[in-house]
Amino acid sequence: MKILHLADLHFGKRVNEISMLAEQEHICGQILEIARRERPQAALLAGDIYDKPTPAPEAVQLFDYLLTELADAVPNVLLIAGNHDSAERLAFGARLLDRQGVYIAPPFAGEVTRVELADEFGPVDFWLLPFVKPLAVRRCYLDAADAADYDAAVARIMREVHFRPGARNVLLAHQLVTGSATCESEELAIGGLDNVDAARFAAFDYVALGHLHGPQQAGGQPKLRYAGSPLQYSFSEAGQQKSVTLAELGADGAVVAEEGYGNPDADDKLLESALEMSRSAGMIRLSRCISSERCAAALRS
Ligand SMILES: [Mn+2]
Repeated sequence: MKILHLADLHFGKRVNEISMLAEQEHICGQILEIARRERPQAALLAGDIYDKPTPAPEAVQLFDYLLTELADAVPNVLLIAGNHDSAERLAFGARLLDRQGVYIAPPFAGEVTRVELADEFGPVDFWLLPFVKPLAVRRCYLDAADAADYDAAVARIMREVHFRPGARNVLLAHQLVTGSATCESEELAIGGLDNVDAARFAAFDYVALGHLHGPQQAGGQPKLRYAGSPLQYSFSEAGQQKSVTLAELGADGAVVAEEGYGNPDADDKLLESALEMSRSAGMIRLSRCISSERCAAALRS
């Protein structure tokens, strides 16, 4: 089964007070192009769909467009809320959308939603775990009083996940896995309270993560992966190649590949001048130009 894994779209995000909507629209075009060409059986959106729990109308319109087109191109679309989303608002109409092959995780209430799909090798269960804080976990279970940090909270939740014999398992989650590389645009907890040990997810065949904005293996584990954000949302991401993740789930285990977002219109000169203009106005625009070396160098100077 081929899986398209995306995360941290942050629709409606403003970087240094500059709207990223035009860049986000451009990125949607690339995502849809990849989806139509690669024909995955499932597209996964691992949280932080929006940048705010109450997204701007244009951000909602953009996601409505992406979701509709993606659902036309891919038979199954599965998504969870991240720490920036309102899980309740994101789940509007979720049970209706189920019938269209669009599966949105309900707000966390103690259970991890399972979506049962299959390929030529047999059943594949997708588990939807939206971003969840320890407090919410302590409220859900009578025996979770000691779930003080995110690691203990996730460990407790995982006891609710019961694998079916013979099924392969894919998890969608939005957490910070210990040992992964972070950026400045992620809003992490001070003091490492939000670290989750990679071992919590060891039983899954593939873990589609959101939260960290650099595409990478999580905690050095090949089958745990952050798709990363599609655009540079902070200075610390200058020069970072953003990508979508394409995972091929075989009979036993997943093989992961990356497809970088391209910059067909990138004209370094133009972009540098745009950068310069923004800078002289006291603002610096971080957009798709950042993946070009010259812009990255300009930013660092
Ligand atoms: Mn994020």
